[in-house]
This record gives sequence, C-alpha cells and structure tokens, in this order.
Amino acid sequence: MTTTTGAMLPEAAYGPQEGAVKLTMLLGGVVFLLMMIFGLIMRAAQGGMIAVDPALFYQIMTAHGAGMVGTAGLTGAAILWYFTGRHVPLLAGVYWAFLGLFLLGVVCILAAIFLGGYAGAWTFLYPLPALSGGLWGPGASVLFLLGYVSIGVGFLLLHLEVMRRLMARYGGIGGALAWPLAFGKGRPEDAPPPAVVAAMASSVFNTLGIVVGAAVLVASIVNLLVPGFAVDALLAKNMIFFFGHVFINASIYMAVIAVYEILPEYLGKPWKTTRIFAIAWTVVLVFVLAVYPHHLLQDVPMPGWALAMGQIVSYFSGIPLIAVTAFSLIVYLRAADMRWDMAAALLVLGVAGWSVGSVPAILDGMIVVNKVMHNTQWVPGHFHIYLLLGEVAMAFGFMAWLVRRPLAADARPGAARLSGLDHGVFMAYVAGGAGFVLMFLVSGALSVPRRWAVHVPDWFLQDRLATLFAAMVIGAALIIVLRYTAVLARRAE
Ligand code: HEM
Ligand SMILES: [Cu+2]
Repeated sequence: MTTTTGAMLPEAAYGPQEGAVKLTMLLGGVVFLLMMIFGLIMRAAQGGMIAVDPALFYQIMTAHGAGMVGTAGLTGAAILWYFTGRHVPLLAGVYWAFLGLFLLGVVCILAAIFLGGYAGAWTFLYPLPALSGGLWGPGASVLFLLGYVSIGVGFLLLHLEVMRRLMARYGGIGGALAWPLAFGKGRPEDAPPPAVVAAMASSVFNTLGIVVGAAVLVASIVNLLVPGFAVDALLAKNMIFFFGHVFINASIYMAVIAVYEILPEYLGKPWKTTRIFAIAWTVVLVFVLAVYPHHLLQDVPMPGWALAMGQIVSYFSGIPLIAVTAFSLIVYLRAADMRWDMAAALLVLGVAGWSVGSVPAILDGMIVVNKVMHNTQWVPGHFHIYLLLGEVAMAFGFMAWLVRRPLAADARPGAARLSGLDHGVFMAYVAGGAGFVLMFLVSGALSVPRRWAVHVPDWFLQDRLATLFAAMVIGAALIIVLRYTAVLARRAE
C-alpha cells in the first residue's frame, strides 16, 4: 500500500480497526451511562428528593456537560473513522493517538473537577475560570483547559488524516463534497458515497471549530497564569460558542454516517448521493459555521447584523440536512420492506430525535423568543432531544449493529420484528427520553431557570417526573450497553 507521499508502509499499518472502534464504543457506552447517572442525581437534587451540596452540584454539572459532549464527539468520531475506513485506507496509528489523547484529556478534566474543585461548566466562559470566588484555584482551571487541549489535538489528528485520504482519493475537498454533481455537470454515478460527503463536511467544520477553540483555550490559560493578560470578553465568548456549537453539531453529523452506511443493509437498497444531497451538505457546512451567534442573542454589544444572521440562518439550518436525511429516510422506509432489529430501530430513532429537537432549537434561535426563554430549562430541553434521542440513539444503534445477529440470507424482508425484550427496551428508551425532555420544555415554558442547583417547591413536580423518566432511560441504556459488552466478551473467548 502506498501513502500519498509515495512511501511504502506495511499493510498492517492500515487495517479496518474494528477492534479499536469496538473498544471506543464500549468506553463511550460506559461513560454515557455514568454521565446519565450524574444527570439523574442533578434532577433528583433539583426536585428536593436528595440533598446535594450546591458546590458539588456544579462540579457534577460540569462533569456531565463536558463528559457528555466529549463522549458524543468520541462516539461520533469512532463512527466517522469506521465507515471512512470502508472507502479509503486510514493509518491505524492516528486512531490510537486520538484515543490516547482523548483519555489523557479525560483524566485531566476529572482531576480538575473532582480533585481541584473546578465547577465553571463545560463552556469555560471567560473569565469565569479565573473568578471562582475561592471555590477552586487557577491550577484546577488550567488543568481542565489543558484536558480540552489534549482532546482537541486528538480530534485534529483524526480529522486531518480523514481529510487528506479523502482528498487524495476523490479529487480534493470539492471532489469529496460531490461539488461536480452539486454545482457542475457531474453524474450521480461518479459521485462519492454519502458517507464520504458527510465525513468530509464534518471534518472541515470540526477542524475550523477546534482551531478557534484552541486559540481561546490558550488565551484563557495564559490569562490564568498571568492575570495581567486580559482577553476581550465578548471576543472570547464568540470564539467559545463558535467552537462549542460546531463541536456538538459535528458529533451528530458524524454519527449520522452510521445511518447512511447501515440502514441500506436493512432496506435492501443503497443510500445514494443525489444532487440535492450534495447541495444540502455544502449548505450545512456554511450554515453550521454561520449560525453560532444564536448563542449570543443576549449580548447587547454584539453587532445587530450578526444576531440577525444567527436568527435567519437558524431558520434555514434545520432544513437542508434534516429535510434531506429525514425525508429520504421516510421515502426509503415506505418503499422498502424494512427488516427491524434493535440497531435499525435506534438509528431511525436517532434521525427522528434529531429532526424533532431542531424545532424547539429554532424557536430559541429567534431573538424575541430568546429574550424570554434563554437561560431557562427550555435550552437543556431542546438539546437533550437531539442528543439523548439523536446522537446517543445513533451511537447505541451503531453498537447494536456491531454485535447484531446476522440476518439470515433467506429471511423474508419485513419478517424480522423487534423481539419481546428488544421491544420493551426500545420503548422504555423512547418513552423515558421523551418524558424526560418534555419536563425540561415544560419547565422552560414556565420560566424555570437552567443551571440552578436549588429549586423552589413550585418546580418540584416536573423535576420529580423528569427524575422518574430519566431512571427509565438509564435502565434501557444499561441493558443496551450490557448486551453489547456481553456479546463482545463472548466473541473474545
Ligand atoms: C438520562 C439522561 C440525562 C439526564 C438525566 C440529564 C440531566 C441533566 C440535567 C439535570 C442538567 C442540568 C439542567 C439545568 O441546567 O438545570 C443537564 C445538563 C446538560 N446535559 Fe444532560 N442529562 C442526560 C443526558 C444527556 C446527554 C445524552 C447529553 C449529551 C450527549 C447531555 C448533555 C448535557 C449538557 C451539555 C448539559 C449542560 C450543562 C451546563 O449547563 O453546563 N445530557 N443534564
Ligand atoms: Cu448553536
């Protein structure tokens, strides 16, 4: 095998890395579970069901936010890597470096929070890490931020390897994004598969996001070490939310590759790159980058045009991808005799949850609504929909597919249905998840603030119902992860 530089490397250096990806998903599944339990603790504390010291609440909230977002990114990247590897050779060492840097980052972050006491939330909003009111020292903040830097470097390596391979194979960035088909005379037969288009687009924007994130991380670290070095707070906020918005979006856009690559096996027909599909992904690439000011609608000094852009791009950003992915999926599902199992059900749920979650998100992206809803639980309400019922559902679906029972070659299409236990677990996940996010939305509509460790008794009802629903989701997630682990262990014997 030749690399793009022409040097020869042993065949073994490339490998499909099924084992590494399976290990990543195992780690991801376990961390998702742990972080869900942290979430349960927070919700139960808000409902007055258990007593949690507020200082500890904010440590847990920080760990939950960083841990969940990081694990969404990790599982998304594993999916990206796994399926990109079907189309181009990828250097195995890059993946191990990515995983190693990720785990190093996790150790730093956990130590910063639970040993150092850092509790300034996953958003590390400048200058909060330096203004702890005596709860944590600058060392803890520096360690937390260094953890992010380590994870960011890992992601950069992974995306650069993916991009350079795709560019070499498909004719540059434009070729991999199917521009000849989107904007030229290219034919659909010659276009790269959907997974390649999605991998290229998400790698491009995640790289840009991480570079901006790295810059503001370094500035924040210098500020902590040399307090005289001040950063413009509004600029820092722009950079942080550009990075945060892009990173969490990228996790979903990477995970959806599993839908494009796996569901065709169940549908019995390939998922094709059409002109609309290609255009949609390029539009998304621009929109994901341009829409981030919807996080700054409360920042009066922001230029008006930027906020207007945030609102207007919010309206449209849901349309191209979700319309193309969700709509095509519905068309495929109607046309084909789908063979259902846990993997297929979770992947379809992922697309549905992602689509549904965009509605309250777009609402919150409107300036008049945001004036009232911002910093209420409406915000965790919308993002838990497309993360818990979107990204995480897709990641669990990928895991279920990795350990699936082989579909019998002669199985009649449409014959396979979810078995009794699978059906129960899936319904518990959907019902628990839907109930849990609904309680956030209801609280948000009633103006219950987000990020408050202590709630007044008037808010307890939703808090307690949400705790119950959360327990249901966790039960279902536990069975999904346990089954995955059991099958892996059995096969390893
Ligand atoms: C059973 C599942 C889950 C439970 C019980 C849960 C619970 C919570 C709670 C209680 C909060 C704080 C709400 C507030 O501000 O008042 C929260 C915040 C958050 N959650 Fe979850 N969550 C769950 C799943 C997830 C998932 C799957 C993700 C992402 C993949 C996620 C990401 C976040 C983030 C980013 C925050 C914001 C933290 C902050 O405000 O700094 N959560 N969650
Ligand atoms: Cu955003």
